[in-house]
Amino acid sequence: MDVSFSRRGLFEGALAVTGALAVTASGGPLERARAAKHPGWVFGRMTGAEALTEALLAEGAACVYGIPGAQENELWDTFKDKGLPYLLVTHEFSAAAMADGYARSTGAPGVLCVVPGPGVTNSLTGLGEALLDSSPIVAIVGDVANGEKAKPFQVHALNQTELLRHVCKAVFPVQTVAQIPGAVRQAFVTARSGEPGPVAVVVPYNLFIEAHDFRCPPPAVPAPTFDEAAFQRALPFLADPKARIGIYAGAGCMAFPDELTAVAELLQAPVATSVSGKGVISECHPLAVGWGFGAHASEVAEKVFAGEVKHPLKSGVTTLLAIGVKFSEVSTGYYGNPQPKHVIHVDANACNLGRVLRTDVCVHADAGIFLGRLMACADKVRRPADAMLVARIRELKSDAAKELCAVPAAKCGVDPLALIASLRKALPEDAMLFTDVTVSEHLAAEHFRVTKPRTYFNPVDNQAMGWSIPAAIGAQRVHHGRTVATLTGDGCALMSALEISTAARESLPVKFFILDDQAYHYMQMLQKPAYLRTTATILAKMDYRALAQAFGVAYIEIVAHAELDAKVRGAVCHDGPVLVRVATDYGKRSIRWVEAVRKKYTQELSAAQKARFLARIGSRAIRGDKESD
Ligand SMILES: Cc1ncc(C[n+]2csc(CCOP(=O)(O)OP(=O)(O)O)c2C)c(N)n1
Ligand SMILES: [Mg+2]
Repeated sequence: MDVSFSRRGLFEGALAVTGALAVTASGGPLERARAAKHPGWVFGRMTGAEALTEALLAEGAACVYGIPGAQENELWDTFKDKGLPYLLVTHEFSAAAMADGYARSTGAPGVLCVVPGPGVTNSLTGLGEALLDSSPIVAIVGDVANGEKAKPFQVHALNQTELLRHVCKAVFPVQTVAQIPGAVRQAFVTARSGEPGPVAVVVPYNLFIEAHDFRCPPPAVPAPTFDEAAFQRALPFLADPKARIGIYAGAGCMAFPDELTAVAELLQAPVATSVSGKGVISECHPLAVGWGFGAHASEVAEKVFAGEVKHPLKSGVTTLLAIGVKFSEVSTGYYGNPQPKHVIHVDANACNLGRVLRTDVCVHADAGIFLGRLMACADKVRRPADAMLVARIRELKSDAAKELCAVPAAKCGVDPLALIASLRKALPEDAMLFTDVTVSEHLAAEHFRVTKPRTYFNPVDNQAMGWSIPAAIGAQRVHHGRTVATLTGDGCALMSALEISTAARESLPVKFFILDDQAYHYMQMLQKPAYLRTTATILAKMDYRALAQAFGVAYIEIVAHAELDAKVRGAVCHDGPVLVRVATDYGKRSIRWVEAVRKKYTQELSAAQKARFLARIGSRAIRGDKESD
C-alpha cells in the first residue's frame, strides 16, 4: 500500500473537519433560519449520539452494520429512536464486509459501527479489503473516554486511531462533541472522492451523552480531478489512425457504463476489464472481450490484444487506454498483462498512475470526466466501424462458450466450471454474485458473463477469505427483491458461515453456494507442482444439512452433474435463504490464472533458486516421499 495515499487523505480530512467547525462556532439566529431552509444541515441542540445519527441520515445511510458495546449503547439506542436502519452481525469482520457489499452494490459509502479494541481489530481485515479494492466505507468507532472522563486501564483501550490508520484512507479522531457531525459528514466526502476507500471516525464514548448547539452545514464536495494538459498530450495517441487502441477498464468506470461503451464504439476499441471492473461494459457487447488481457485471464482478450499472426486481423493492440484501473497483482495474474507499445493511464488517484506498465501519458482524472471530454473530442478520434475485429471477437467468444459446455468427467461430484455455467443460466441478469477466495474465483472471473454494472463482486486485492457470505448479506439487506448469491469455497465458508444465522434471523434470502471439496484446493494447486506434496490443506468433512438446519435455512445438496441445473434453478427460485452444498471435484480442471502465474513466478526465480526447487522435487520423486497433509 502506498502510505502517502492515506496520509494525504488524513490531512485533507482534518482540514475539512476544522472548516466545518468554524461554521459550527459562529451560528446565530440568521444562520438558524438559514439552516431551517436547508434540511441538509445538522442543526440544533442535541447530544453527540443524536448529532452523529443526524449526520448519517443526512448522508443517506440506509443501514448501519455492527455490534453494540457498552461504549455505543447510547448511539444504537439513538439509531432506533431516529429510525436509522441497522443490522446486528455476529462478528465485526462481517460488519466491514457487509458495509463493503453495500458500497459496491450501491456505489454509496457503507457504514459500520463497532466497539473499540476487539471490535476494531476484528474489523481490520474487511476494512483492508475495502482499502485495496477502492470501496467507500465509513466506520464509526466509539472509543474509550477522553478528557476529564479518561481513566487509566479502561476496557478496550487500544490505540484505535493508529490501528485504523493502516487500513483506512483517512481517520478522523474526534476530540469534542462539537466536532462529531462535521467529522462524520467529511468522512463520507473523503470515502467517495478521488479513489474511494474506507474512512474511520473515532468518537470517545463520553461525547455521545454531551449536549451541544450544533450548526453543521453539508460539507463542501471537491470538484472532480481533471488534468487537462495531460488529456491534451493523450489525444494525439488516440487520434493516430495507425494506432490500434484497446481499453482496459476498472472499477473507476463503474458509474459510467454508458459513457465507457460510447467511447469504445467511438474508438472501435476492444474492452477488457479488471476483475473489479467486470460489469463496466456488458460482456455481451460486440467489443467486450472479458477480464484481463494476458495469459492468466480471458483467452478472447489475450488473442485480440496480442494479435494473431494466422488471422487476417494480425495486429493486436498498439495503444492501451487504461481507465479507472490499477494493475494489481491478482487481477493481472502476477503482472502478466503484456506491455503494449503505448500506454495512456487515467486514474483519480495520482499514486496509481504508471506504476506497473511503461506509460506514455499519465492522466490524473476521474474516469467520468475523462470519458466525457473524450466524447466532446469525438471528431478527432472517431474511427470507422471495424467489422473484422467485431467478427473475430464473436468467433473467439463462441469458442470460449464451447469450453463452458465441455464438462470433464468428475469422479465424485461436480466440476466447478459446470457450476459457474449453471449459475449463469439460472441467475437473472441483475442478480448479484459474490465470489470468494476459492481457486474457482479465477474461473468465475474468466467465464461468468456479466452484463450489468454492480452485479459481480470479488475481494480482489486483499483476498480475504470468508468475505463473500457477509458481503452478500450486506447487499441483500438493501436490495429487496434482487437475487443475491455467493460462490464460496468450503475453506472460505468455514471462516464466516456463522453469519448465515443473520440471514436466517432477518429472512434475507441469499443463496449460499458452497463448493465442498474438503480441502484448500487453491493451496493444493500451488503446492503440488512445487513440493510434490501438500501441507495443511485438508478440511473437515462437514454435515452441511445439519448446519443449515441449525441456522434455520433451507438446504439443497448437489452431488452429480445430472442434477446440477435443476437444483441450481431450485435454489435460485427458493424464496428464503438457502445453503447449497455442491460436492466439488476439481479433478484435473486446469485454471489459466494458476498456470500463467506459476509460469511467470518460475521465470523470475534466480538460477540458484530454480536449482534448489528442482533438486528438492527430484529427490522427493526418487524417494517416493509424497506424503500429503
Ligand atoms: C484470511 C486468509 N487466510 C489465508 C488465505 C490463503 N488462502 C487463499 S485461498 C485459500 C484456500 C481456499 O480454500 P477453499 O475456500 O476451500 O477454496 P477451494 O480452492 O478449495 O475451492 C487459502 C488458505 C487467505 N487468502 N485469506
Ligand atoms: Mg475447498
